[in-house]
Amino acid sequence: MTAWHVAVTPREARDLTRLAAHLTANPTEDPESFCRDAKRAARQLPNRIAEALQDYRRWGSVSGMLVFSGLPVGPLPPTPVDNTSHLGERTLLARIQALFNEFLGHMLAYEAEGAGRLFQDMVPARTGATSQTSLSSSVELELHTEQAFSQLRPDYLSLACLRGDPGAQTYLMTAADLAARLDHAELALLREPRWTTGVDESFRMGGQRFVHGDVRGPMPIMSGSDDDPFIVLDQDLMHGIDPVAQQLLTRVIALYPILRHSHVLDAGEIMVLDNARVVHGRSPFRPRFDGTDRFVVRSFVTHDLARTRHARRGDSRMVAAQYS
Ligand SMILES: O=C(O)CCC(=O)C(=O)O
Ligand SMILES: [Fe+2]
Repeated sequence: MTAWHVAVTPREARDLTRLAAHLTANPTEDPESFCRDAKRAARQLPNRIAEALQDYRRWGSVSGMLVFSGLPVGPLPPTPVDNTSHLGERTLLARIQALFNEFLGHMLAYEAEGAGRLFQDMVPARTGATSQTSLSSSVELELHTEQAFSQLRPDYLSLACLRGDPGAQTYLMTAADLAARLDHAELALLREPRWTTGVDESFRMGGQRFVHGDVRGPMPIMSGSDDDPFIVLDQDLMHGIDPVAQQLLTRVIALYPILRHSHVLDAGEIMVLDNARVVHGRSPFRPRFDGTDRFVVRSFVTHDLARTRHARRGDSRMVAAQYS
């Protein structure tokens, strides 16, 4: 397994800045050209960075995360009050994030997440403070797989931190750590399709119906090989189909505070999360709403663009909400 932390050297940072300058297309108006430029430039990533990404893709990491620190952020506007101004995509750090993303796979957007943009501003918003969304702050963002309900969920999430908050801890639990704490009977049960998952209400845009219905499953929580298992979990949206399954889900959620790793994202860091090997959440924190709050740019990566082809229009990178 890979080391989870890569401290980028000043020389590597300069190389990344130079590569990022090749990304001249607008990611919102011409996502295909933007991603193509990023894919081309990503072939020249500094060796140590390319190898860390490659190893993480192959094996995951002990903590479940891969963090690059010491990256240049570039000129930065004040933190916006919500996620509708799409300022993060204009930053140098977002372009560096695109290089990493296109090295790992292919960038993908979702109509129901951040207006279908490749990059989403994640900032604390007054109105969403207590919600279970990325705009929250005063409540813990509960344990989840990103889009646990969807077969078209991203394979990776990337979080690029433009401004940090010392109180905001990103939490992760790996499937491997969880498996090591459970007995044979529990593990066997986790591999059975015994849980259903509701769809995040925010994905129902314009009140349309979902092609795959409102409740998904039953599905297993764990799959894959014993020594490198995969996990799908959502503390808020998932339910056991019988009391035994519900009890096991409760036990898994109770283990999370014991097993979780945490990291406070700092400015100039990019965290990559393997959405199949880890589940994640975030601690509460206290924003000031004065333009200096935490500001993270999120983006999604898929191994296989063809898997979502039917759910995207034309050449677009955006999965339509009805396929959520
Ligand atoms: O804010 C964070 O650190 C993680 C939030 C989250 O769950 C996400 O970006 O999907
Ligand atoms: Fe998330």
